[in-house]
Amino acid sequence: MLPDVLKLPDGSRAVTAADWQQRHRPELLALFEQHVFGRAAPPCIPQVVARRGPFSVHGGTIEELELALWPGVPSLTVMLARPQGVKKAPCFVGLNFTDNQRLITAPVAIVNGVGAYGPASASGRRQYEQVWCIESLLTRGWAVATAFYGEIEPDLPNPDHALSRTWKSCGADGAAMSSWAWQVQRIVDVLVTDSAIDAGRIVAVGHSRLGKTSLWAAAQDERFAAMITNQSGCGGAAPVRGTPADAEDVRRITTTFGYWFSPALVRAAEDPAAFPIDHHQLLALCAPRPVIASNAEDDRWADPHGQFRAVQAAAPAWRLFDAEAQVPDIIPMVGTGGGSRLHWWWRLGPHAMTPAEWSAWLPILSHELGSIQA
Ligand code: GTR
Repeated sequence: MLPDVLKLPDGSRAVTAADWQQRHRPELLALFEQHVFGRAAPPCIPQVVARRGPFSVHGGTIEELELALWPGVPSLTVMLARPQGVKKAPCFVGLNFTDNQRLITAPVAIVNGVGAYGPASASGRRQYEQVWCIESLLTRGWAVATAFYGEIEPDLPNPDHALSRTWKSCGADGAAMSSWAWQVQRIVDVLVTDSAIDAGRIVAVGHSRLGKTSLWAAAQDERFAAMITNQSGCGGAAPVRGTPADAEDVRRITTTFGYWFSPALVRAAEDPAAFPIDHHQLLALCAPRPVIASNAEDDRWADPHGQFRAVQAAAPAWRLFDAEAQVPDIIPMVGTGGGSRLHWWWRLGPHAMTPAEWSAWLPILSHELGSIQA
């Protein structure tokens, strides 16, 4: 049983949207910093120190922007794909696993850094094109902004050079996940100044550990008009309480990937029932904006059923704002989803972000955010 999403640990309950925005939202954000992610550094003003391109691809152009984000930290290389023929394009933003050049035909740079699949490498240009489907999205009028997640925050337990380490000097204790989410927010800082991007339709998206990242970024930052968390599991959209045996639980994630989180998360591993918050409340921090918790049937490790429970338990936060917000009563048939404002969806097959995901998400987003004007 998950705690009442509308109640804070001191028992006070939000009854109106104003209660939620003024008291519950800030207190919940502080609790997630304290118990799960640590505190990020204050925002900086990103400097665009270099631009490359534009390179033509099907449906639009690709530009690379080097963003200087923090003193002494190398710049972050953002790949920005803009669709042709759309004056103000809605934009997906998120970090990628593979480095930019493996997602597109354009001759974008091979960047430094280390991710789950090791360092970026010259081989395999365009090898993972089907993960982000950039040309298909451009053809449908969407812009995409993405960067390699390991470029300035290597995905390693004790990295010598990592953005989050440099934060210690300003008293911020955020770990890798906090740094990744902060970087996504800094990309938004640039997008909102770009006249070709619709600043009112910026959608956070990410897969797995980067789906935890998209969720934490959008929970904190209301400039994201919508949020997609794909197969994010433990530390993302799956609750700490009631993890099934075949899914990653908080003990396991803090043992293997403790460096993603605040050391305080270990306490949830010791006694999940005593944890003062749970991850349906992280989803609820995105209310009243549209959210998609996206899953795959064979990806039991990411606990799709737990995420369904989380979505159901989070729904009252949306209903404070919008009586129409609904989630399904029973888990949808595989290959389908359900909900309004707060969506849960799944497909057949294993852990991955694939064209099937994008094909399901686009109609949901055009329904929720409005269709794209040429
Ligand atoms: C797994 C990890 C998950 C998930 C996944 C991924 O090994 O246990 O929490 O983040 O990696 O990012 O692909």
